[in-house]
Amino acid sequence: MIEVLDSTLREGEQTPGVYFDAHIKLAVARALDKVGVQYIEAGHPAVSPDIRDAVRQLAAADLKAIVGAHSRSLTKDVDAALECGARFLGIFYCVSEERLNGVFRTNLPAAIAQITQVISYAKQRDPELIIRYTPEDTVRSQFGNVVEAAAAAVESGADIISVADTTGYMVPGTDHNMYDYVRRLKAALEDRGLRPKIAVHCHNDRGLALANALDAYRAGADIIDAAAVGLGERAGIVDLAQLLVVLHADFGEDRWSLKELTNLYTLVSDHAGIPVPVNFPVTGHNAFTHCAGVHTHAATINPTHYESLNPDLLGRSRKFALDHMSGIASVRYALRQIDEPEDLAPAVLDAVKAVGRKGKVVELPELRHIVDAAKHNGACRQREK
Ligand code: HCA
Ligand code: CU
Repeated sequence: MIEVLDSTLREGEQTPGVYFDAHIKLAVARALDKVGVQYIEAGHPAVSPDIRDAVRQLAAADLKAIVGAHSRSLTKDVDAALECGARFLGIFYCVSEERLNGVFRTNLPAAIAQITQVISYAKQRDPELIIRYTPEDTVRSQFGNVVEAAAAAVESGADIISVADTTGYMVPGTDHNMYDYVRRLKAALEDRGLRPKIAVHCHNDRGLALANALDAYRAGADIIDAAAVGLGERAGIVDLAQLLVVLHADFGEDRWSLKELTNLYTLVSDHAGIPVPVNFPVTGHNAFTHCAGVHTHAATINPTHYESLNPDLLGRSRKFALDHMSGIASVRYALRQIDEPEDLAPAVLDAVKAVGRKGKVVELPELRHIVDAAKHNGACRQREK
């Protein structure tokens, strides 16, 4: 059964300008727990004392989710994570030749020695600790290096190997696709008698993070990383709500409380200072709003004419926007919502279209004023007769 790791508080806080206070981190973690994600990556304790304190606070918060910390392949990072009470540790170390030679000034055997030493150390300090090893930029690294490092990591105690598409490079249907990659890596490890869980961490540089994560899922990945509002470095990573909704609606995975997502998104977006785009799938303001007359007419008869996802899934409601595109069906629907007679619809529609031509949507409070004016003008005309 697929598991989801939320990294809003680690990867998400790497979004430029985003900082969550400790009390907000706790609130986000509680909201994530209500959604029901299996892992919460709470932060990288070695980065700063306040991140360390926040990870410690979350690890002690009695959540159902497994709370974890991020760590370089250094014993001091492992110590910092364990002192926070993390039950899960994500260790990353890139093993591409370019990074080994150009940045770390080392070679593969030395890097593997360091990775395995740190993993053995962590496992020996806490045998219950769940350890993930990520060869950062996995998919652009030499495949042989990834297999060598991953196999050595598993042999020294890693439970999970994460395939990181650190730069959002993978594209379904090309020679660099996640489906084949995950299959190939699983097979190479199995050839060595190794069956770690496989995680996948997809960045959204090409707008394909979710598609790649689903490719990994179909190829047998066990864990998918995501973040609320798709936060993260550059274009961010897989959007949590979109992932959970697709896994639920299209792959029959039914482990999460999708109705809790709205709450989580409001919290995260308010405190990240990043509004959810109105046209964002699933959680955007317009995600379940119909506009053009042809659409609203058909959708009032049967919403599935223009919906492939039911807003009830998320505890949201279907809306019909009133603007210059509106038709009589939307106005009638809105009048029923505010308990006003439907025979006002033609006059109200003219006024709605006039407002809409200014690039505005008529919300229900303004509609009440329009109705009031229509009644008033109607009464005046009666008196003039
Ligand atoms: C980072 C890079 C990372 C790591 C993922 C992981 C990536 O910010 O350190 O440790 O599993 O995209 O490769 O987020
Ligand atoms: Cu990342």
